[in-house]
Amino acid sequence: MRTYYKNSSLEDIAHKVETGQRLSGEDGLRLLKSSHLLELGRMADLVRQRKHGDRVYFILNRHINHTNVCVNRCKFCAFGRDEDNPGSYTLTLDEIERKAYDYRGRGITEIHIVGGLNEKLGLDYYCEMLKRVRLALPGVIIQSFTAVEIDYLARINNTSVEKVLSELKEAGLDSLPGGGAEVFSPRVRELICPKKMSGQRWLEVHQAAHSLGMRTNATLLYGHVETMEERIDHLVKLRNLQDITGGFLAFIPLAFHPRNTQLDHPGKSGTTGYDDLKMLAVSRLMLDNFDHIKAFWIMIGPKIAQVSLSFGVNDLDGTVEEEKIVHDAGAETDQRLPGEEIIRMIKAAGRVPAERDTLYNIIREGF
Ligand code: V47
Repeated sequence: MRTYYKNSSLEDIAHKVETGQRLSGEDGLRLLKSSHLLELGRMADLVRQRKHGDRVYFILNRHINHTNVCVNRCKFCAFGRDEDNPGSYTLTLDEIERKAYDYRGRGITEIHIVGGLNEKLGLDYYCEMLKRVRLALPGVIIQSFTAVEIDYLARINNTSVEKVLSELKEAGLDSLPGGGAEVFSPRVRELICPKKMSGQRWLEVHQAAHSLGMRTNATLLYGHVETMEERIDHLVKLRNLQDITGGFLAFIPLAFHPRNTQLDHPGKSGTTGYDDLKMLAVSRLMLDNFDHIKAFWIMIGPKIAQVSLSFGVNDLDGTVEEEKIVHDAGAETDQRLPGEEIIRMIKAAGRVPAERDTLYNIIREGF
């Protein structure tokens, strides 16, 4: 395979990629610090092509954010509110059930419910929510509640994470999404989310979910105060856990949106297209034991998400419909993308769209 930059400092890494060797943290750092975007893309695309050929997955899903009341009040988050703040809300079980019934018969296969840490909501609210959603949407996979919510429920109910997960599973929970990981570095957490549980704890919750047979996702929130070293360390920690459990389905890098957050200040803007493509490509290259790298178009925009299909990405998430967390932080993307539009984007990139379910079973292909 031809290297575009014969004399680029990345030749030894390209050789490792071409011969299927695992990259070290140091390799990852050099990639992330490099500005040879096309070379990075070429390497990531090679790995993607080996794993998935021309297939690009998408899913018909819906997001519900059941409450924005949150005791953590992370500095990067524009969504969380104190309970007595104007604009705070908590959906009743009836309201959530109504939303679920509204989605019935519209072809969705996954429901993604996440929210703040609201001390008024006990485990019974979550179990009842799952039971009602399960009844309203039979056959739809419920991928809900971040590891942070699971850990909080365990703490306020004075029980273990395993017990909480088992009860939620019994009530209908299938899988955990990847939110709440932020950056595992204690230095970064102290600066951007001092009240949030540790990165180590996030990993432990996912390990517990994997041991109960639940598949989960992983994320990284990038583009704020973290260093490149801290991003790579995060990826290596995920790769190490995946070596042990094999329970992660997909990795989704999340581009930080500063507006309306405590990290917003004059001159602070969001990530650039270059940052986003590099982060996706390096994720594909470092996470050799993750099957899927997903672009969340809500955060990086549909156009960069489409281009990312040549930078290691094999999954475009999703139809979504209603998104509050990043839109409160100034995202200018729409709230929904029709399935036909996702199919058009994938085909225009010369790939074959495949509608999937949460576990990457193919529902429909060859549109
Ligand atoms: O946990 C919060 C992040 C996450 C901001 O698993 C922000 O398939 C950018 O995890 N700017 C929630 N990001 C979203 C999430 C997710 C999304 C899509 C798919 C999946 C999946 C998971 O959003 C939070 C936090 O890390 N976030 N505030 C912000 N201002």
